[in-house]
Amino acid sequence: SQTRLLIKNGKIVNENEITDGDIYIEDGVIKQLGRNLIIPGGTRTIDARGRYVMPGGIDPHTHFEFEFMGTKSVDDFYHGTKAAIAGGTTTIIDFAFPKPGESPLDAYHTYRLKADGKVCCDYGLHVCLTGWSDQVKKDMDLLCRDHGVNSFKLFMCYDFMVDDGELYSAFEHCKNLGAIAQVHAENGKIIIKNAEKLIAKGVTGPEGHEISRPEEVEAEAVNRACVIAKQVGSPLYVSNVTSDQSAEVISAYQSKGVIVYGEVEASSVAVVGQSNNPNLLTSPPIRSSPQAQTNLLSFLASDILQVTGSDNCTFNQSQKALGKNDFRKIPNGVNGVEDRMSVIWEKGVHAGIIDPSRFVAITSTNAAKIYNLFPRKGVIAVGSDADIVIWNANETRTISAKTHHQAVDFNVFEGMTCHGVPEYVIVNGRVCVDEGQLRVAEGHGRFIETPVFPPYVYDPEKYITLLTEHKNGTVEQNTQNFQKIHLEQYSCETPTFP
Ligand code: DUC
Ligand code: ZN
Ligand code: ZN
Repeated sequence: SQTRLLIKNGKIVNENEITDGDIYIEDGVIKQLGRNLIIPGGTRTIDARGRYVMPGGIDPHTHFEFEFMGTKSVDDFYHGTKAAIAGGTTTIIDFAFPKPGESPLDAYHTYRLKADGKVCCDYGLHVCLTGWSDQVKKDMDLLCRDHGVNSFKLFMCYDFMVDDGELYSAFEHCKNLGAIAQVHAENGKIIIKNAEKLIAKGVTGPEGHEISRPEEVEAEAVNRACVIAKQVGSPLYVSNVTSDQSAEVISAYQSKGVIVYGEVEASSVAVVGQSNNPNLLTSPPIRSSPQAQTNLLSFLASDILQVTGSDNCTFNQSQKALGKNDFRKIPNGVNGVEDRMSVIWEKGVHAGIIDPSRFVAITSTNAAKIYNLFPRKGVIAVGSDADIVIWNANETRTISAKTHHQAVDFNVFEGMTCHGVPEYVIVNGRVCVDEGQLRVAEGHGRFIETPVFPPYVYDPEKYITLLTEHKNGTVEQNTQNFQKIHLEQYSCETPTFP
């Protein structure tokens, strides 16, 4: 372990700028930034010349040790966070999911017990709401007040889906608490009908999965969630955006002044769905059209979508085989916590669609802001946690289950060669990837409280002022500003370089 560390000569990438400079770290926190720093003797120095030095990734969507579809995901909080670090991610946010009969508050405690003592990096928790009642509402109050939770997830499909009235109530309560509502947006009722018909026709294999869940069935639910958020006046976070249609719906509601964020999974931009392969089966499905991948990256580049996650929810091939006679029983989920940074770099930055600063925004800063971890996380600034990745964009690595650090026995990115190798990963000031060598410490991660925001008020007046009237009489509607203001309320001081 290291208590003092100097990172010299790197290109420091933040979401808003790239600067040449040095970083001095002490006791897990960034203490100085700039050039010709005066530092104590005996400090370890890492030379980052020719490398990008970026905030460690934040993966806001993992399911470690998740009891789901009659089985349990195989990456637990140790393997999952170890793999995260190996790939340059230094914070994860998992989902506390209530088992049947368990309350949201109890689910939170169950997940704290699963994770504390096992995590190798810091983590936070969202809490899933699998139904709606006065008890759920009270639990939300307690979770926000005393337990460091500021986000709640609702599902519009699966057997724990909620209806529109329940979404309305939950969004409203999130708004009043200053929490954010997340949705898994797919129309569950249509999916059930489609799947029943397919099974009746003898389509029982994994190809039935995507056929039963086409893009418009996703986009319809995204639209419905946006309508409800607009009616309630609450912000909204849509997980797993997999298609143009959904992104266009999100964009349309952003133009109406609704604060709606969209998240894209690493698998959606780097894997072309092969519908006959149960191992690639996740929900919403990885789309089989290659165009979907590039389009999602363009939406991320243009700030219609803001965040990338992994939805890491891994099942071994033996578990995937539970659905060999009925695609509805194949446990849903893929890997990604380890490889998200590399595949987004390869498909986004190396391909010329996304610049390095935008890469930092979509892999780290935006998640930090949305979940109120900024500027403690998501930025290289004095006072921020020393969660840093030193990235060599000239080196490549080839992804394989043979070399990955996850517990799962296959990798959906198998064989993919990516530019961008994390040579050093610093987690709370500890060098956990050191010249490419992984050395994690089980239990060294902490639970990070995500405090609520001041209750959000939808203010159409504020939105209207964003319509700019030009001298020639035309009115320009700045569609992104409203959302920008929301994110920028929380901006820290830009690092200053002497
Ligand atoms: N989708 C998955 O594929 N797995 C876990 C939960 C989810 O929504
Ligand atoms: Zn408690
Ligand atoms: Zn998920």
